[in-house]
Amino acid sequence: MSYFTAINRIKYEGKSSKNPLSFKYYNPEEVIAGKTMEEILRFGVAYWHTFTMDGSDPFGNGTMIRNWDRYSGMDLAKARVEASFEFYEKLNVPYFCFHDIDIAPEGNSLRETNKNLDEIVQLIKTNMESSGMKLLWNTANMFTHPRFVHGAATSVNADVFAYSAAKVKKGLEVAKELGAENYVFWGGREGYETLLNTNMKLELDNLGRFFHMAVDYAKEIGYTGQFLIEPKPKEPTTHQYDFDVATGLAFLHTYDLQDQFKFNIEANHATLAGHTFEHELHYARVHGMLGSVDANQGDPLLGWDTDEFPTDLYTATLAMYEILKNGGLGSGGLNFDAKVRRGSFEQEDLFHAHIAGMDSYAVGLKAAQKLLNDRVLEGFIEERYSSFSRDIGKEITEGTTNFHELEKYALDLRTVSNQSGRTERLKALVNQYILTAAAE
Ligand code: XUL
Ligand code: CO
Repeated sequence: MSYFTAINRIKYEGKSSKNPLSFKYYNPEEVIAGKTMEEILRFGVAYWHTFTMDGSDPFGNGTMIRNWDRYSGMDLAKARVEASFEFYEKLNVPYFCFHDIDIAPEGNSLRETNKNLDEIVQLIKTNMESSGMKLLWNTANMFTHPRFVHGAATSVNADVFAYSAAKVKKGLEVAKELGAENYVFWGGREGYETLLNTNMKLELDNLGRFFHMAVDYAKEIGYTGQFLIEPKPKEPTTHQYDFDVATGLAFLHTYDLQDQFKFNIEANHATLAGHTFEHELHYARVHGMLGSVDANQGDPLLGWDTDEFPTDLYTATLAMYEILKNGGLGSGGLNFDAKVRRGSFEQEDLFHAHIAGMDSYAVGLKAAQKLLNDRVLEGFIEERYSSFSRDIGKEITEGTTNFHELEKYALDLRTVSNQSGRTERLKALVNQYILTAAAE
C-alpha cells in the first residue's frame, strides 16, 4: 500500500528547475572536498513531527490530513512505519530519529508498552534491512505523560525516577537492536517551575546518578553508540537544567561524565537561550563536544520553540562552517527536528518542507566550504591574534611568563596600538560567498 501515491522520488534538477518537488541545490552525489553531500550532511527525518503530529496548538485542534490516520492503535503504528519508509525512500534521506512513544502506543503498564514497542521495532528493523535506512538516534519521551509532571530523572518522586530508568533501559536495548548511531537525552521536564518548592541539589545529583546508570547499562549490553545531551534553556519548564552547551558541559564535568557524552545542538534551542546557533556549535566544537544537530529555526517574533524548517541561508552557512571546522559530525547528522506550519496541512507539504531544509543546508555547505578553502575568516582571525605568536604574546600562550615579567614589560610600553575588527567587512564577505555559492 502506498501513502504518497502522487509523489515520485525527489531528484536533483539544479537551480533553474521549476519543479517544486525537486532539489535545486542538494545533489547527494556532488563531491565537496573529497566527500559527497550525502556523506557530509547526513540528513535525518524526525518521526514525531512528520508522522505523528496533528497540527494542534493551545488554541485549536489538529489540521493535518494524513491518510494513515484512518487506522488506530497498533494498526496506526504499523501504517506509520510503512508510510515513513516510503517517505524516506522518496525524499532520499539516509537517517531517521524517534522517541519510543512516537513509534508504538503506550499500554496500561510499562510491560504492555514494551510489548508494543518490541513488535514495532521488529517491523522497523525489517524495513531498515530492506531499504538500507539507518537510525541516527532514538530517545525516550519522558515529558508527555502526566506521571512526568514534576520531571523524570529529576522528579520529586522516586517511583518516577525508577519508571524513567526502565524506559531508558529499554531505549538502549532498542538502540542496540536497531544499530542507532547515537542515543539522545533531551530533558523534557528536567528543570523547575519555581525554586520555592525545589531541591535543586538533589535533582541535579539524581540526574548525574541517572546518566551514570545509563552509561553502565550501555556498557553491560555492548551498546556503543554516542550519548548526546540536547540542551534547551526553557519550555516546558521555566528553567531547564541543560540550559545551553556551556551549562551542560559544566554539569558533565561536575558529575565526571564528560568523556561519555557529547551534545545534540538544536538551532531553536540556541536562540531561546539567547545565543546564535553558531555560538552553540562553536562552543561545543572548541571543547571537542559537538555530536549532532537538530536542524530547524525559530521565529524571531515569537518567544517559544516554533521548530520551523530551516530556510535561513546565513545561519545554515555559519552552521556548516562550524561542522566542517569540526571535521564533520562523526556519528551525528542533521536531523530535521522541524514541523510544517499548521496551515501547511497537506501531505505534500512534508516534502516541500524537507526539500526547503535540505536545499538550504546544501547552499550553506557550499558557501562554508568556499570560505574555508579561501581561509577568509581563518586568515583574518589568525592575523588578528598574531601578537600571541611572537615575543611577549608567545610567552603568554606558552605559559613561560608571570605577573612580574608582564608588569616589567607593560611599565616600559609607550604605545598600545589596536586594529579594526572589520565586522561589517566580514559580514559583507560572508554575503558574497553565500550569493556566489547559490549562483553556481
Ligand atoms: C524538544 C525537542 C525534542 C528533542 C528530542 O524541544 O527538541 O524533540 O529533540 O526529545
Ligand atoms: Co530537538
